[in-house]
Amino acid sequence: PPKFQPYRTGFHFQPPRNWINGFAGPMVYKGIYHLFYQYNPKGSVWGNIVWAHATSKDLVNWELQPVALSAAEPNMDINGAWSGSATILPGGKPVILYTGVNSKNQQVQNVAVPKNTSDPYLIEWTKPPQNPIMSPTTQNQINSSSFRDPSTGWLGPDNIWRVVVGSKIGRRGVAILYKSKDFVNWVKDEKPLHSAHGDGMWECPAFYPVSVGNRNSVDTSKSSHDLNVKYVLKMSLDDIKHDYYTVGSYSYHTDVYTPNKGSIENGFSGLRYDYGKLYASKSFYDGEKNRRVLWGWVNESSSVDDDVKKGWSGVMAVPRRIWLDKSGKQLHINPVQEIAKLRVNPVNLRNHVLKPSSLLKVHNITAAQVWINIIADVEIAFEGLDLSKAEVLDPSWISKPQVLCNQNDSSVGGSLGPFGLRVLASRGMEEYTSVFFRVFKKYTKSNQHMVLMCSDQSRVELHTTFLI
Ligand code: DQQ
Repeated sequence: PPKFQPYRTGFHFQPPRNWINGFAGPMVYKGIYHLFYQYNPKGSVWGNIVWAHATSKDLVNWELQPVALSAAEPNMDINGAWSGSATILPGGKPVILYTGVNSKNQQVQNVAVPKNTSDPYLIEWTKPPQNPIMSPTTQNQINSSSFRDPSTGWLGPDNIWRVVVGSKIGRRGVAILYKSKDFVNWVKDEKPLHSAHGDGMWECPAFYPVSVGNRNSVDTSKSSHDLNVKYVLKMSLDDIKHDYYTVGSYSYHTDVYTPNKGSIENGFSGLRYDYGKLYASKSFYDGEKNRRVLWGWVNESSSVDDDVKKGWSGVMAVPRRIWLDKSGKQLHINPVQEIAKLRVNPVNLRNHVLKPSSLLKVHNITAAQVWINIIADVEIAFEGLDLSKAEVLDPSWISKPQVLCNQNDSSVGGSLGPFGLRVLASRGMEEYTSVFFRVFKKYTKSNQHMVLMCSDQSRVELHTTFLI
């Protein structure tokens, strides 16, 4: 790759060169965090996909390891070792389920096990001869080009393992349910865990419990028999490249997942993990820190030419902790606490009163990552807002926050907002991105409020209060 690499990241994970996309099998094992990711060892565009591997003790500093799963076996994965997940079996042994594209270009599911479970770095993996353990056949009517990305397994009180595999039937996104007694022999269930019309292909499905009423994390196999949990079903929508989820209830007896009443039936208009570029995310249960950690791929919008020129493509978002919000209706997602230790040279600005249409310049921050690999981490609190002035939110707006942000950019005044930040601002303000908020009353008589957060790269005239 050329010397001049202005867009390499400062502390987001990316290998030295070549193409990366989507996560696979993140886990923590004997105190070591494992990151497996889709990687093209031969170039900086998608292709020749294998499972690359990196390890870390703190989710921040990473050590590249040898490729964990190559694309080598004609009946398993010779045309690509695609995405999948890790499951920690009772007794602590990790096992990987992943999609391989066989010599007939069919998508099949394979299992891989560590060669040496006493090695916390899990450098070597073997592919047992039973593979593939799930295949599309005429009788199961599975479409062999839409059958991929097995989830982390969960064990019911009946000692039966379950996993979901992403698929579609026509325009209906489907989470195919498979069951097994031994994690090797799998049988497709006669009905999917869930499906939804209109989504198209469900890639990288994930299904996991979340604790109700606290921020505790819950092991994937914990059931509502043991704890007060809700379940999250997440899917990556191939048609629009965004990750959606719903929160709901699930019973091991029926293996039926029912999204919260009132929440959206299907993925497309469900809730999003992230309203920016984040795709093919995977999460794992970090029992040592009592948290669920989410990893996601920042699917770049650079062109193939640019990717070839710069010699790499793709960045991983910083790891985030997820838990169920106290409303019980959506997830709370925050960068993991380890990210804060990357912070240096703090700049504090306290108790400034902002007048309408004022700009308050924050000095001594050079946050252009381009040259010096520094990003500004901003924590800000706005106080003293007169909430009684907030306009009432039109309920139809709730399912389309992006439309609201596009319709009312940062130049459109409102009763309580917009106010916020101008980031990545050049000295003369020729260049900046507005990150701004508007506060609404949830209903006419209520004292519940909703905050709309928007980011706006258009440089519109200032009619509102901003910080820089
Ligand atoms: N990318 C993988 C697939 C998955 C998709 C192939 C997600 O397994 O469905 O590289 O971006």
